Amino acid sequence: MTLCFATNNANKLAEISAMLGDQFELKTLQEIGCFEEIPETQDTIPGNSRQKAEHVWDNYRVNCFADDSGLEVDALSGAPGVHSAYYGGYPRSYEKNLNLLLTNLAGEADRTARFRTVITLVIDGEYFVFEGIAEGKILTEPRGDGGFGYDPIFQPDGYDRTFAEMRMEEKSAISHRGKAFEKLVTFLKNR
Ligand code: ITT
Repeated sequence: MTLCFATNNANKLAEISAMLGDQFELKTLQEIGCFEEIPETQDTIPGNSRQKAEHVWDNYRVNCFADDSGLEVDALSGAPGVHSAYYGGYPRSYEKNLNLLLTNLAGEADRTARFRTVITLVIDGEYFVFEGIAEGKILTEPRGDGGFGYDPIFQPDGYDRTFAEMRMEEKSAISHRGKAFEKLVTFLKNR
């Protein structure tokens, strides 16, 4: 089965490609001729996930899935959440996002947080939703060179390393995106 992954994030694409079995052929947005920026104007993670998948289906009639993800920090009432990509302002930068988060959490004892991914899948115009959550805490300083985004300051529960200190396969086995994608693959296999 051929599916387009509606993302412009090369890190997400690499993670999902590495998890894919032989039974799926992944196409990028460029490969289906989609070069415009896909709007993400909803105020929830599920809303943006749906908007991205819908854009591809409505304009290209290609079966696809889209991932919208965010980091929810309890002491910040769930921020940056749906605003994770642009938390530090425009133009977006992983470094600015991460530094602002550390500043806003300075002196805060409650460091609990979670990554949430919502994947929307469209098959022949039918929509399906899969969610994955990774619980953990925000460290006071970045550690590790792997991953992307907030990975250097996120330590998942049960581990003494950040996502950025894990190999990609290791992160994917326990991550929000890995869990959501696993559900999508199980769903497709059972269809
Ligand atoms: P697409 O919309 O093109 O898929 P994006 O980077 O804009 O890519 P999101 O809208 O889902 O993705 O933004 C989520 C942001 O949350 C992302 O830019 C990162 O800063 C952060 N993020 C998402 N997944 C992450 C992960 O696995 N590890 C660390 N940070 C992550």
